[in-house]
Amino acid sequence: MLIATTHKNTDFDGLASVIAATILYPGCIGVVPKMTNKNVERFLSTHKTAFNLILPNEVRYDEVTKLIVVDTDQWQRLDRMDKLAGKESLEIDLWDHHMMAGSDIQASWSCKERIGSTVTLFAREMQKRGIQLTPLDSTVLLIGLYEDTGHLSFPGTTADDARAAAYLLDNKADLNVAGFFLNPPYEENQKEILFEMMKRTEKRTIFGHSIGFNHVTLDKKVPNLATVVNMYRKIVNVDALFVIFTSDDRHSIIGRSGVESIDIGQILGLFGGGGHSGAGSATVKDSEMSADTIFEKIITALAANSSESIHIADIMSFPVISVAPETPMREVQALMTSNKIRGLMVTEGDNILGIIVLWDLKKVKKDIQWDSPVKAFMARNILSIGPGDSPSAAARIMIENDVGHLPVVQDDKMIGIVTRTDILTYYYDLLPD
Ligand SMILES: [Mn+2]
Repeated sequence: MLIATTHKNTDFDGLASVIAATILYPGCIGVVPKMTNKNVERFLSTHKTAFNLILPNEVRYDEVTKLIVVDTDQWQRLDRMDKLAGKESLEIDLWDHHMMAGSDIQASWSCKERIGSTVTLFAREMQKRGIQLTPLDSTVLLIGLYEDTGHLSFPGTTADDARAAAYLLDNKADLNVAGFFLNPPYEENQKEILFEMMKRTEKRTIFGHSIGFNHVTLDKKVPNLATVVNMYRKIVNVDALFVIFTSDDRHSIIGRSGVESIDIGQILGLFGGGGHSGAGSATVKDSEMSADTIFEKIITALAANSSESIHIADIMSFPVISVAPETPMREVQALMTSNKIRGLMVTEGDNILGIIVLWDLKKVKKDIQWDSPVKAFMARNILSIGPGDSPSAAARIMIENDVGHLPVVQDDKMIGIVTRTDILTYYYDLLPD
């Protein structure tokens, strides 16, 4: 017997990858964990019979000769597969896009890649083999791919994900059906939780990133909290977000991140959970840890994480060319031209008085004004940034205030300058692989 299975609390990427395995491996039967996400449950209630799927209690374990594990690489995340964990003759194939610690499934063969979805790995292989999918198969695969990549928009999305989406659309994946399952309507109690969360968001800046924290105690079961968190995240507008839902004796932690340097899967891995860089979850028993302790641990992890990533000090320019406030505009222009720079700081000792940028030179209308001091043309109220802050913090200040230069200040002294060009270069040329 050949079976394929995936993680508990199965999402669409997990389900679709199980279905993909039943297509790719002749004779393979898909085993869907008993606990699935609410929207997967909704899908299965109407579509289950269309696929070759069974529940774990229908598996005849002693007959299983080969196991295909998709969208996870940990035994503890599988539903009732412990009986197979120690089986020596068992052959295991692994398909996964999570690259994290805690992997304990010894596969005979594996396809593991940092990519937007596990579905992508299957779709790529199917396309390579020239397999034609039915519209229904293509649709469920596309739902899995879109869910994990945020419709190809999450930072972890790759060109291969987009090519897989194209292949599925070529095979007549139905976007109306996909939209129906990807955007379920909000239920009344989901809205209540959302309003509850809105009332008490705690925002903190940690190494230049804005991080949102929230703790909600649930007195009844609320379906699909992940969807509520996604909605909440759009409203609170932070770089990353951690929400703890406490019910009965357990805390469920849900995390989301929109920045490369905050890896949710890695952080929630500390709590025995998982996910990928953009999204993840973990469950902790109340007896093991309080919600406050969880937040403290997350903050420590964020700080440790940030200390390894790129800081403003790594990308700033120095020394900074500055001029005195009395410097004539003529000289300012000559300095900009000879140094090929677009901005000069105006300083007096250690004090930053203002900045003059190329654009300001347009304010010089009459010839005689070239003899006027720079202080008459410079911009005042200068915003600055610290050397330990992140490039994304600088980008945010630049966008929100429409400025292109930020002096880098440490202990009241200007030690460098970071420009829009530095930030763009960092984002487009130097992104770590
Ligand atoms: Mn996945």
